[in-house]
This record gives sequence, C-alpha cells and structure tokens, in this order.
Amino acid sequence: SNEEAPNTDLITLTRHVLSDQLRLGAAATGDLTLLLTAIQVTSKFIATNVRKARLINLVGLAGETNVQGEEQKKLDVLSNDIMVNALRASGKTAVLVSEELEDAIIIEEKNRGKYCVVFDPLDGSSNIDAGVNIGTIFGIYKVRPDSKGSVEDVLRPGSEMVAAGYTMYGSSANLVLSTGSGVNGYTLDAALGEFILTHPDIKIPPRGKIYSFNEGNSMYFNPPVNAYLKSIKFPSPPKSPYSARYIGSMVADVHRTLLYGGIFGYPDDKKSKSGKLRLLYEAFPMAFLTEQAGGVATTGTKRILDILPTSIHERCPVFLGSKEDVQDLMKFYE
Ligand code: AHM
Ligand code: MG
Repeated sequence: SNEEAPNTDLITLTRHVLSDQLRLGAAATGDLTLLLTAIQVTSKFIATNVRKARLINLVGLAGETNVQGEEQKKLDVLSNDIMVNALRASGKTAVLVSEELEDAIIIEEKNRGKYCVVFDPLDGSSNIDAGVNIGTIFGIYKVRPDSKGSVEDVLRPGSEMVAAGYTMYGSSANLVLSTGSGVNGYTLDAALGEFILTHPDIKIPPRGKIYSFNEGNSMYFNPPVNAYLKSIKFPSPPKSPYSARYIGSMVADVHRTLLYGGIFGYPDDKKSKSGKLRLLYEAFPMAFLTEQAGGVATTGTKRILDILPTSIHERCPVFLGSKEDVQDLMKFYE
C-alpha cells in the first residue's frame, strides 16, 4: 500500500530538552525542564483559545487599558492569566514580568523556584480579529546567587538569559526554543498534545532576499534607515531588489526571518524615540534566538543582548536577521 508506517520514535520537546540537560551533566537538576513543561502547557492552552476565539466571543476589547496605555483584547488578558497561574504553580519561578502587568510579580515563598520569566503573553494583538498569526514570547533568567527574587534579577543584559523562545499560533502552533546551544523548532501535534521536533538546529541563511519593516513610518525614520532601505530597493545592477514582507506580528515576522533569512527591523524614529518593541520580553528573547541561529541582532549601533535594562517595560530599536544583511544596515550607522 501507499501508506507510510508511522514514526515510532518521536522526539518531543521534553525528551529533547531532557537529553540536552543530561548531556550538560551534574549541573542540571531538571528544574528548567519542568519550567519548560509548564510553558508548553500554557502554549497549548493559549493555542486552543486562539483557535476558538471567534466562536466563544473572545475577540474584541476587554475594556481595560494596559501599562502602555493600549486597550487590552480579551485574549491578551486571558493569555496573561494562563501564564501567571501556570508559572506560579510550577514552583520553579521567583519573578515574573509580563507585558500586561505594570509591576513584576515576586513569587511568594511557598511556590518559589530559581527562575525568572519575562514574557509577552500574546504579541501582535492588533492582528487577532483578522485571524493573522500571533504568538507568545518568553525569556528566562536564573535568579542571582543568594537572591530571593527581586526585580533586579531581571534587570540584566539579555546575554545572561538561560533560555528564550516563542510560540507562534498559526495554522499549527510552533514553539521555537533555545537553551543556549542552538535553536530548535517544535510543532504541536494536536492529537498527541505534544510539541514534536520538526525544525532541528535552525540556522539563519547568511544572506536573505526579504526585508521586513513598517515602511509606512518612513517619514519618521532616521536617515541611516531610509538610506539602507533605498539601497536594497534600488540596488546597483546586477543585484536585484529585495522583497517586502511585513505581517506586523513580531513572532511571525521573526519566524520567517529565522527560516528564510533577510532582515526584520523596528527602528527608533522621530516619533518613537526608543522604537516600539519592548526590550525585556520582545527584543531580548528574539535577539537571543537570532544569535543562537547564527544571525545578528542590533539597535543599529549596539548589540541588543549587551543592553543593561533600567526598567522592566523599556523599549529599544531592533534590527535582526541574516548576518550579512544586518551588517549592511549597520554600515549606514557608521
Ligand atoms: P503589541 O505588543 O502591542 O502586540 O505590539 C507589538 C507588535 C509586534 O508584534 C510587531 O512587530 C509590532 O508591534 C508592529 O507594530 P506596527 O503596527 O507599528 O508596525
Ligand atoms: Mg507585544
């Protein structure tokens, strides 16, 4: 018959992370694996809600305004609650920072663990009503030695993160993760309820053919950005111009950039002096993944992962993607 025999040796995310931890030897206690298990559950739960949003009236405004002064969507609120509850109950966290919450949550002693999780529970929310891909972004720090958990534990450079990732809710749910030794992508098998390794060792091509900027902001962009964009749209022959792709959902735009290469940018400009994206739970995790995949992530002049945050909701300019493309952009800043 034409039927293929099923794979009887699936590599689930948990199996994969565990084997990584075993490889690292005595230092690993399995706590990170358990924390990642809790995060996987939140992604499955959020994915389910995103899918049925239209049916159960989760689309639309929840009638509250978040710290950034934006109206919250019902799904944002729900996703935030799902994550806070699961992360607290995991017993593996000490500090939580969410885009949706003004203050960091310091976990009470009886549930306290040694990890800090910074996250955007549902990024790209302007796309929810149109059914476009959205996602959850997260970064993980270990508390500093002797700390019982305070906001200082997350006001650290992104290079000190121990893991980072995102889950993209699209035609399937894709979880992309790095624990500091490369990047792997997993796809949710809905029947099994498990994330299965489908994209092992993701590497960004050294050069791509796609640029991803909100060019509607061109009149506000600073000269280096406009000059760079001009250079890829009007290249000198025999080079051909780049293709434009901009979804307006960071997770989806970065996901495509990791797989196909090219450059994603959300610059600072004359209107948004520090850009739009949030350093802790958007720029850092995506920069961490980009570098782990062999790409470059910069503010234009500075490596993103080297920035020392001074407040949990601060913003920063972001350019990331294929090494050569991002280096081309950086030349316009010199
Ligand atoms: P959000 O956290 O309010 O959803 O905003 C973040 C999103 C990113 O996903 C995306 O890259 C960016 O905002 C798009 O912004 P714009 O609509 O200005 O192009
Ligand atoms: Mg966001």
